[in-house]
Amino acid sequence: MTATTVDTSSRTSSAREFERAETRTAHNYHPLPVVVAHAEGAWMTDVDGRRYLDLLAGYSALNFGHSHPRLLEAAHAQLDKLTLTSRAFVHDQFADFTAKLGDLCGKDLVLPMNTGAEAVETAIKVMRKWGYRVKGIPADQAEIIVASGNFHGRTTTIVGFSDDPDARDDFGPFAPGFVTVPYGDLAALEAAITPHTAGVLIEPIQGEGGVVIPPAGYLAGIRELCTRHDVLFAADEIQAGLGRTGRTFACDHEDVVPDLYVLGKALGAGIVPVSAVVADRDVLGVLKPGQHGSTFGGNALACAVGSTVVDMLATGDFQRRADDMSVMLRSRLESLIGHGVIAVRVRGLWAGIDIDPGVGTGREVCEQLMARGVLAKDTHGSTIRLAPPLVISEDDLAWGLDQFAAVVQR
Ligand code: IF1
Repeated sequence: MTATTVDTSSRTSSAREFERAETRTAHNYHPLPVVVAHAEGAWMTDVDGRRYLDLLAGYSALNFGHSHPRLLEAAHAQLDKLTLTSRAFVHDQFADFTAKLGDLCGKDLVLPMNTGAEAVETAIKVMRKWGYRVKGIPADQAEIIVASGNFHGRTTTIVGFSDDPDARDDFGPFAPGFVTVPYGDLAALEAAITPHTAGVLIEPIQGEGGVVIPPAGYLAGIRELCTRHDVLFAADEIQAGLGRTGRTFACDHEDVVPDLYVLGKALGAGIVPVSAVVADRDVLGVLKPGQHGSTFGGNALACAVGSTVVDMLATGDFQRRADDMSVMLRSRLESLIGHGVIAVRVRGLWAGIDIDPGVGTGREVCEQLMARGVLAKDTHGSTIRLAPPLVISEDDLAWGLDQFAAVVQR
């Protein structure tokens, strides 16, 4: 399948709409100049009818692709019945969602929120409370260990422990209580643990960092250290989890079960924001009524979509697809090393590709990909991140990678 060629010499609706959209928007993003009107599976169509292969998948929120019939059906059906009660009352979608998601994670309890950052904030609050109430850390002394190069969201607490100047600068003062250690370094992590350490918060693969895969044994090592030192292990699986890496969770690659799963993105299938913290009763049970919450968290529409997502993951089919197609993704990208590509990191249907600066910036590569009908996103200057929807056909992925090869090999 190929993208339709459209005469771009005349001023397009896409160009007009793009300009209109930018005019009244805060410039906290620098989007590619495409205006999408419709999408299905791995393909998006712009307002001029031009088709693009989506190799970003909403930063992994669209693991099941655009407009998946089963997910749309669940959302439409729920929309006609009930959307929100608030948590002041219980609705009939709640029990199914929490039971199914708890089972998928092998945990007792689920705390639903909306966005990823909210789930991370929830995990931080739970780990601190557990630290005081269960571990016996003196009041207001709890420490949480995080990794260099992390990305966990945009709240003031979270950006306070980011080391990316763009994410952090000018947004202080920041919340204390976070200790940063180099990502992938177990010895540094162990050295940072004190009697005041409540938890470790880690991405099992760093997405924003450029799909950085830690050394083998790192996650298992964290698990062992946390158990030995009575510290909670929170895995931010918001981007890495729910099928992306060829397993349900990225931690599964090392057969590691964290104390807290922090989930988001694909849990709402790109239809509604759905996030959650999933943990056993001895951890999440520290929260009592009134101590945490959200107006929208766990709403009926979110639960109906989230339940369907969990049902779809429970068969393992999407994880297997990601695992199977990973072979092609890896071999095609590795064949470009020395031909416009410096290094590639692949896990499942997720790739971070460091471009030879001689080829151009990551942004320029993405602009050229766009001209060829492929949408992808750069990160940190010269890295391209590919995260196609897990429903992408092999032929479409191969075609997209042909376009990528053509751009970087010029
Ligand atoms: C942006 C990145 C992707 C995340 C992990 C929590 C969150 C995210 C591991 C917060 C969010 C985002 C947000 C989006 C861009 C995107 C991103 F480049 F920044 F890192 F996907 F690659 N934990 N990731 O990746 O989730 O509150 O956004 O729902 O902020 O520009 P959120």
